[in-house]
Amino acid sequence: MQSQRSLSTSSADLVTETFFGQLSEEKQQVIKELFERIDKNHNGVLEKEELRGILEVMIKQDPNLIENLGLKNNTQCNTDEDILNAIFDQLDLNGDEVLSFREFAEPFARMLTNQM
Ligand SMILES: [Ca+2]
Ligand SMILES: [Ca+2]
Repeated sequence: MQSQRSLSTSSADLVTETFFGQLSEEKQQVIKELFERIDKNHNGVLEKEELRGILEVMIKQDPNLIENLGLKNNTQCNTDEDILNAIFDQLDLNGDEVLSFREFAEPFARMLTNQM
């Protein structure tokens, strides 16, 4: 594993055929601010440890979080840790163990879209 990509949060390259691209600027801003708040060490990507806190809160508020994020609940998610891992693994599309802004934004945009 030596694929250290250059860290980039460039949300400008998000294509418009995404859920994120279809959101109003206001809602896009909400997701950007959420990302920046979670990115505690400000390296432009979200590590699993950074996501842990927010996901635990979200899971408590929304028992169907996995489904609402458009993800499959395909594991025996008995503990918050299982759920965290299940969510993270599915969000981390390129498997580099961190979430880029794009990987993070799209499922949250989909969730916001579905709630409208
Ligand atoms: Ca980070
Ligand atoms: Ca990733």
